[in-house]
Amino acid sequence: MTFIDLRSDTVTKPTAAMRRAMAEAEVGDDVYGEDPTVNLLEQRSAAICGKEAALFVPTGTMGNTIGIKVNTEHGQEVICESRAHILNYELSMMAWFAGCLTRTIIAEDGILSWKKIHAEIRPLGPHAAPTGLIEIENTHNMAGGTVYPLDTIREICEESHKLGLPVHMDGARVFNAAEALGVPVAEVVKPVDTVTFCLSKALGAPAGSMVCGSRVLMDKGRLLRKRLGGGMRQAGVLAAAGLVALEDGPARLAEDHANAKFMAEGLDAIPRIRVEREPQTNILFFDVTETGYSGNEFSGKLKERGVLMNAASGPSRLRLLTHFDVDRGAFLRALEIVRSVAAGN
Ligand code: TLP
Repeated sequence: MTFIDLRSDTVTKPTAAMRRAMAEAEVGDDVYGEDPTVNLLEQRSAAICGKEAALFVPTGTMGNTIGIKVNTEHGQEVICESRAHILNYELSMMAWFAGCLTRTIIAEDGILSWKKIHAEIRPLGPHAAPTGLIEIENTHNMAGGTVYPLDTIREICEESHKLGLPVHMDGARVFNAAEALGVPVAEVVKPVDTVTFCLSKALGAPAGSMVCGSRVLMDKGRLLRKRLGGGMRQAGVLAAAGLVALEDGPARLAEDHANAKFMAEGLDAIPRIRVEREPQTNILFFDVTETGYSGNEFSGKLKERGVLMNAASGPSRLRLLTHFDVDRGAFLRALEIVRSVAAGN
C-alpha cells in the first residue's frame, strides 16, 4: 500500500535536484573547516538570516541545544511557552547539557507577549535561579503552526535586551512564518540573538539544520557541536541538498499553506470532526472526541486505509502537516478516508 503520509513535513524525500547536487558536491573535512559546500551553506544561511555567522548541525534538536547553551550559564532559567519543542520533545537536553530549568508560560496560541514574559522574570536575590534566556518558537508547532507577529518579536527582544537577556528563536519552520507574514526571513529573525532553522522540514532536505547568530557565539557553538558528536567530516554531501532546499524550498511554501487551509475546510465539513484553529502555515490539529475514538485509535483506523497521521497530546487529537510529497488529489483521498472513519465505517 502507498501511504498518504501526513505525519510531518520531515517525511519528504530529497528532490531530483537535491540528489544531483549531493552526488556532485565538492567536499572536505568540515572539522578542519575545509568542506567548501558546508562553508557555502553556512555563509548563505547567515546572509539569509542577516546574522554574522551560521553553523551546520545534523538536527534541529542539536541546533536548539547549542543555541541555548551559548546564551546561558548553568543554574539559570529559560522562559518558554508550555508546549515548546525544547521542553517537550528534546529529551530535556536543556537540563542535561546546559544545566538550565524552564519557566513556562501558557499561551493558548503558543505566542508569548512581553507582558507575560516580564511577569515571569525572576527577581535577583538569594533564592531564585536567575532568568538567563527567553526562547520563542516560530512557527509554534504544537499550537498549530502559529506565527509571531513582527511587532511582538521586536518588543520581546528590545525589552529583554534592556534587561541584558538574550533571545533564542526555535525557528524550525521560520521560513513558513516568513511566508505567512510576506516578509524575508531576515526581517523575522533580525531582533533575536540566535535562531535555529531546519532544512529537513518544510524546505525538504533529507537532513540538517542551521544555527545563526554572532561570530563569537557561533565560534563557541562550533566547539559545542563537536562535543555533541556533530563534527560530520565530509558533510558537504548533506549541505549540498541543504543549499538546494534554501534555493527552491521557500518559493513553494505558499502551496503547503493553501493545502493546509484546504484540509481545514474539508475536515470542518465532516460531522464529528473539529478543526482546532484555522491554519496559518502547514500544521493543523483536529479533535475526534465526538467520533468516540481516542486519537491513537483514529490514527490506527486511518493507517489501515492508507493515511498516516499522528495522534497528538490530549486524548483525542490528531496532527497533520502538508508538504510537497502530497498533492491535491491525495489530500482529497485523505479527506474521504477521514470521513469514512469518522462515520464509523
Ligand atoms: N519536530 C518534529 C517532532 O519532533 C515533533 C515534527 O514532526 O514536527 N523545533 C521544532 C519546533 C520542531 O518541530 C522540531 C521537530 C525540532 C525543533 C527538532 O528538529 P529535529 O527533529 O531535526 O531534531
